Amino acid sequence: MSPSTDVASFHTYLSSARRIVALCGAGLSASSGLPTFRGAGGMWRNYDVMRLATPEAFKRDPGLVWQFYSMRRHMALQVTPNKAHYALAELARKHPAFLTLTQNVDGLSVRANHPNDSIRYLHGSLFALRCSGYLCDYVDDQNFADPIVPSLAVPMAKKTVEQRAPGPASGQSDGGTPTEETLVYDESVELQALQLSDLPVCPKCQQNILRPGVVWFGENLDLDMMDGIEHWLEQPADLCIVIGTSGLVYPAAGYAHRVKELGGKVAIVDLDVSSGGWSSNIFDWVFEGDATKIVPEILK
Ligand code: BJW
Repeated sequence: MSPSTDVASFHTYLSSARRIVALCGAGLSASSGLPTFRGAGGMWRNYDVMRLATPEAFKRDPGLVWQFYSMRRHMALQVTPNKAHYALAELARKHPAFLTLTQNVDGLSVRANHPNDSIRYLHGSLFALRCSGYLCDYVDDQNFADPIVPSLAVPMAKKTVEQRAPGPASGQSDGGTPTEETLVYDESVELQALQLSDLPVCPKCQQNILRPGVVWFGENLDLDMMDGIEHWLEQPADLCIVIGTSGLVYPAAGYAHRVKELGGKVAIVDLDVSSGGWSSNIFDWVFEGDATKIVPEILK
């Protein structure tokens, strides 16, 4: 049977769902201005971002990988949560048995006041740092320094863009459209060939460099967190709401399949559902479009 696009039937089901899981990906934050991983947004300078998100890349060229993550930290601090983050956070606050599993590392759900006890950060956080040495257990979960060290300052340049909302400081472009100056990442500044001595050093062991507290390909997710999720899912969820993820990365994508296998229903909000790794028969509802528009509509 083909999935429904009917918001009313989704609302009816949502209002009676006792246990709900939301599985989120980069599409949730796309309208805030953060690029996704695959498709058009999947490149940084000339690098495939998926090839930078690996322990091998960090071992080979930690300076390159740190410049990529410094840019990501900086961008995440510049942008704000969008209406989808707020709608999800509100439902999580109101619903007695709600769990968000987010693959996003940008911190935007926290800033939208998502309750901490009902969200799990599957792939860590851009604002966590840990020692890259195997024998040192140093972790700093809340590091918002920007830049972390002077050599990781992010090159930014002024750019004139069309204004989002009218304001007193606006100029006029040639076509008469209000404009404003904003700072954007400056790709014309060449990447630096950084040495280990330019990178942040672990304050505990004072030997190894720090690394971003994210989960790269081939690395395990936090085992305690995974046990907790498994435990939560043992009581079957009635509904899984998938938001802006291509469903290509595991174990994250597997959680939506698990809800389905245990008898729950699955809905997806995504700009382009067919471009990802989802099989067509998993979804009971498909809402194709921008998460920031659709999520508040279906969750109200
Ligand atoms: C919009 C939108 C708008 C756009 N509105 N929508 C089972 C089978 C096969 C392989 C494996 C398996 N189990 C494990 C693996 C290996 C591997 C894996 O999954 N590989 C696959 C690629 C094949 N998994 C792992 O290695 C994981 N570790 C693990 O399982 O350990 C045990 C183990 C190890 C080795 C072998 C076997 C077992 C770890 C995965 C870590 C992923 N890390 C990254 C980087 C995090 C740090 C960082 O941010 O830099 O996580 S990779 C990257 O992909 C990032 C994301 O969280 C993740 C998912 O991407 P996401 O969010 O889905 O983004 P996109 O770009 O793919 O999709 C965006 C979607 O939004 C699209 O659909 C758009 O259409 C949509 N969209 N704008 C709504 N406005």
